[in-house]
Amino acid sequence: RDPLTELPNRQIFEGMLAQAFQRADATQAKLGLLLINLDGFKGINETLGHRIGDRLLREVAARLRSLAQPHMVARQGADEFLMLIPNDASPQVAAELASSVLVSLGKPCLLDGREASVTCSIGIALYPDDGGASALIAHADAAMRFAKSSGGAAYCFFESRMVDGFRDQAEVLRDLRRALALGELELFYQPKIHAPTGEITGAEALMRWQHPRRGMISPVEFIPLAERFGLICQLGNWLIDEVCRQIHAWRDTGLRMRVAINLSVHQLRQPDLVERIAKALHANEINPSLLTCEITETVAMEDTETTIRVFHQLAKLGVSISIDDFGTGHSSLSYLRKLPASELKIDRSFVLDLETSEDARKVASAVINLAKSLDLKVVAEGVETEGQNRILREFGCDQLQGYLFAKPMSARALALWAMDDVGPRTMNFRDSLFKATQPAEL
Ligand code: G
Ligand code: G
Ligand code: MN
Repeated sequence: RDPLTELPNRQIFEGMLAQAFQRADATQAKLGLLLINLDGFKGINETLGHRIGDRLLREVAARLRSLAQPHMVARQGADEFLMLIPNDASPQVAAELASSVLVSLGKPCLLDGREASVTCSIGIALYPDDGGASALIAHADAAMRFAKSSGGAAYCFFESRMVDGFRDQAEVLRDLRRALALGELELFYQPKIHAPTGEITGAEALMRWQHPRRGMISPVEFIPLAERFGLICQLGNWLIDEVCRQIHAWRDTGLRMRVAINLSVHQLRQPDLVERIAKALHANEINPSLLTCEITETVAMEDTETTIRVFHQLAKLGVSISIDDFGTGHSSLSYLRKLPASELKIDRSFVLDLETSEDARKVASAVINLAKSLDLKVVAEGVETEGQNRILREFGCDQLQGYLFAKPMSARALALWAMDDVGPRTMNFRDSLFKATQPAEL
């Protein structure tokens, strides 16, 4: 027994649980398991002292004992308790018990002359539906963590997605490798608009993955996964080759498109990144000035030595550098001044709030002025409304990007649009995009 609370300890409880499983199997009954973890108990120990903490645990144990059937509650460790519903457990019965635990522990108790009350997080798993003997406690634990991470003072039923996150990821990762090998990835291109004239000046390449069973998977999901599992450089290399191939293919149809690609922090650490870009440009006879590399502000400011080196190599090669999602990170202005960047992109979150928030207008206007004083072009991304469009133009923003003008589209759609002027909106492409092009002078 646990000496502090005099409840059965986990070992005894597991013995009882094994017997309960046997009985349940014989009678086809269902069991319910509640795993109860106090919220913020560490804080109580730290602020009121361990002696008070111990008294609280004894009080909690007594209250749980009064709710549970005899011998069906145990202390699993620290501030964590287990409670068993030994027969005829249903989700309703379990939910009712969990509710009464929340209510009971929520009632204030007198500790050393002070009133304290605790909340707890409860995970519920049912036998046999939510797992066999070996998994039930672990599954109740996963459900408890879910309740805790959604703020605590709540109960939560086990669901398989709470533990198959990893299996899921492993599967997505395996599919991503295959997608790369089979060419299931595609690039979409979102036009950038010159604000004063409304002409298209270039496009940003964005990855798209049409998964055979899961449908479209957003890069917001698979890029972080690729980064974590070392696949991002392969993806990035594919993208560099594909963009260069596409620029060349467009040029064959008479369109001289400028394209921006997004580089991840892992690619910046890739020792042969610049060499690869140079090779791809050369192989496709592309003038490096047609390519822009977008790097998020957070990344650009984080790993300063590496980024500075790579930025200078890229600049030397003749490609442009753009600082993406600007305004969300912590920029050092003196450092920003030293970077060989030529463009800032105001983060979408500021554009979103332009019409409703004075603060967002102040940030946007300040970023535009900052960019101008540093001799950088400034692009606003995520422009969706005429109101945002008007404000940005008034502020003197150079370029605009967003659903208001065009969503990301396939390379083919962009080419058709450029040739025939049949877009969702009539839009002109800059003359320079059609000029006869010279092979790159590399
Ligand atoms: O289309 P959108 O949902 O496409 O893209 C979501 C995010 O994924 C954006 O922040 C974008 O920068 C990022 N992203 C899209 N394509 C690429 C890519 O090729 N490389 C990297 N590193 N990020 C990308
Ligand atoms: O982080 P980055 O700037 O690379 O990402 C560009 C992302 O913004 C892409 O996911 C693209 O699909 C998305 N996007 C582009 N225009 C708009 C827009 O007008 N509204 C919204 N909500 N997203 C946009
Ligand atoms: Mn971008």
